[in-house]
Amino acid sequence: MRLTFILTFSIFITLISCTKSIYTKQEKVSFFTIFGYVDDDLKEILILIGNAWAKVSELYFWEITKSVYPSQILQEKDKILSKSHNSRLAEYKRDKLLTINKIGRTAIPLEDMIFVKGGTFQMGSENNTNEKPVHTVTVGSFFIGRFEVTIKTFNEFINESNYKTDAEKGNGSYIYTSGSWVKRKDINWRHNALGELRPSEAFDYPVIHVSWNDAVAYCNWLSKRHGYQPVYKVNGDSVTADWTANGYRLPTEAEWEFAARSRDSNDKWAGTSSKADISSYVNFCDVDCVFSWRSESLKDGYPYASPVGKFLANSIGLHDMSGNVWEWCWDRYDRHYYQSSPEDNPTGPIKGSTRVLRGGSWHDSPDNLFCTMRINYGQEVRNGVIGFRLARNAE
Ligand SMILES: [Ca+2]
Ligand SMILES: [Ca+2]
Repeated sequence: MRLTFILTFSIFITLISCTKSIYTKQEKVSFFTIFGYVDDDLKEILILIGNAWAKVSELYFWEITKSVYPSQILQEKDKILSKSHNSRLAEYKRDKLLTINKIGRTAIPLEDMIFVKGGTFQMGSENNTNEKPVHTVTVGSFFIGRFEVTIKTFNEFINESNYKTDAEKGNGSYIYTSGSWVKRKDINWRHNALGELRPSEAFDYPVIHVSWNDAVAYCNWLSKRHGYQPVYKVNGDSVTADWTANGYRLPTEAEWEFAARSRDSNDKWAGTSSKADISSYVNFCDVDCVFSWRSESLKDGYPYASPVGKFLANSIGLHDMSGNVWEWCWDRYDRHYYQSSPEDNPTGPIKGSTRVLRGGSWHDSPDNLFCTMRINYGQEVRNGVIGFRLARNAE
């Protein structure tokens, strides 16, 4: 009898250990990593099987041990088992939506999107012709990335999709070398602005050398990865947006400006209007910057790009909206668009050969980093100062 019990005990300890390694949140990482990429639906099924098997084996083991434990211990153990199972089930339900983000293969954790409650603000400024007139705009609620998209997540996109960026399909991108910007064929998203390969330890820098087309492709890939509806339909150079889809997309420039200004503040730079404070909020062309328009006294700690999130967030939690790298927006560009822009959720002109970029970069002086500044480039353009940030409809 004793030998039978010991053998049974050993077998069930082994089985429980195995099933728990499938079931528990931390161990799922190594389990799925063994098999590489697993379809999300299959992943859910495997988790449910692991969950059920853990419960069955645990209870069966408990029925056997009941025969050898005193009754007082049994009552305590019953309570613990019940509590343990219920708390794990609650944890599973709570984390279900985040599971795919915690297995180390998914590009952006859902918690890295900030909810921006919609509202009305005065868009534009009197500073530059293309920022006039200041006009009333209302945007609906949306999510926007807390950070610029990083090399880490872009690397996952490339590895899983085998997508070729415009730089890789064409003749590379621009780097700053020997005192000027030079286009080099072998430069792409893997490099910094000087043309050096970013090692994996530096994957928390914003991705650069990416075109608007590349950013759109990334959005659709990530939507699919997270089980959302793709926003963009791509047909060669023609891209249309389904504004009702729940997937990832680029912000409209109205959303971008609303978010940069912490909804309806009049902050000149995202987070502050004080030039004395911008070294804490903005990566700009500071005293260590190599260009002639560098600041004579302000030092922000980074002569080139910085890893994302190294500067203070604005008051709604967004980092690097002003500075670090320019950010692609969805909208086509028209310098007169503000004269005829609709008030509700403007999405830019119907026609136009270029796309809007916002926020400025490490390469610019503070006066070119205002929240209202607008520039534009063709959707295939890429260089050492342009990146992007994600947005998504709020459901
Ligand atoms: Ca700087
Ligand atoms: Ca930026």
